[in-house]
Amino acid sequence: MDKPRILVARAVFPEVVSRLAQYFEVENNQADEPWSKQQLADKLRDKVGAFTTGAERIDADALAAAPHLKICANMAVGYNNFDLPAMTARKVLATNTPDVLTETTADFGFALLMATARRVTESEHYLRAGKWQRWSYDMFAGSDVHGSTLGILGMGRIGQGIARRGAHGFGMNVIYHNRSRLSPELEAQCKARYVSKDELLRMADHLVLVLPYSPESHHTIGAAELALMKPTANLINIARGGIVDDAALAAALRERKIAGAGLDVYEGEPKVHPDLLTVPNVVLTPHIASATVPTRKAMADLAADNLIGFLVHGKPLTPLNPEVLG
Ligand code: 8YV
Repeated sequence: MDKPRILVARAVFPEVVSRLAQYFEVENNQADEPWSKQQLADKLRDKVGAFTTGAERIDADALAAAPHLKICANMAVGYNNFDLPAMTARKVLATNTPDVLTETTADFGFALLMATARRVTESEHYLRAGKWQRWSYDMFAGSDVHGSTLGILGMGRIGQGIARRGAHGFGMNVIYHNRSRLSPELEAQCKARYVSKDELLRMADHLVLVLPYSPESHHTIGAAELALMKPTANLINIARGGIVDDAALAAALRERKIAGAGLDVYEGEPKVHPDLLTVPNVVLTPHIASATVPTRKAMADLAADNLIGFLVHGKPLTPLNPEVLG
């Protein structure tokens, strides 16, 4: 019997491709060529399953070109690259990779917070440029992390991981805002206090964004919100580009309306707003919050297990729209 045909849209660990090849006829992209929307649609035409990353948009157009498609397994916890209602209407299962990246991503959120607060990259650039001639009392003096107020916007699993690190590791006063409040047990574990969004903006010394992107969360942080923050505060975005108005943020950084920012995600990435590239008080990383070898491997394995689980055994591990399972 012919094996089901699947597409692995991006380069991924060869052993994961080999494992998939035991069950499927795999068309892969180990050369990691950038495909246009049309090329992706053409490649999906004869496939029943697809292994995707956050960079592949699966919308009504892509679905219309893929009459046999039954599942798209995203190697990401975020799934704003999926038009989930369109997929559900077409009875295409969507899966993501929750849990396996929580602690790694929370580690990185904290790394970016600390690098921003203590001006790590700005001072490194100074040193590498040969500008360091002698010590001075205020050279790259930043803000304290220990004992400060940590604000978290979006208190899912990763937000909770950051809260635990802040409260238990650094003695921070943790406040958060979320669509729904945590249970008293989880609030106690995270030592986190629920506040309104305005209070969060006004009180945080370090504000970390960890909320999912959707049309509703577009530009959650713009000029008006930045104006509410303390001039000494830092903003950290490890969530998604588009949650922050990057032009407004660059202006706020330049005018020192806030002290600094640490960004791992950007509007329209991999493009970065040119103004962000010229302000000194921002730490910029290329969407690497989940990038450790074991975590990326666990994410790829979970996406593969979703394809095998669903197409071979009828049981996906982490479905996003289980209603299509009937
Ligand atoms: C991925 C992410 O690296 O999981 C997510 O939502 O943002 C990252 O971990 C990226 O989306 C690639 O798929």
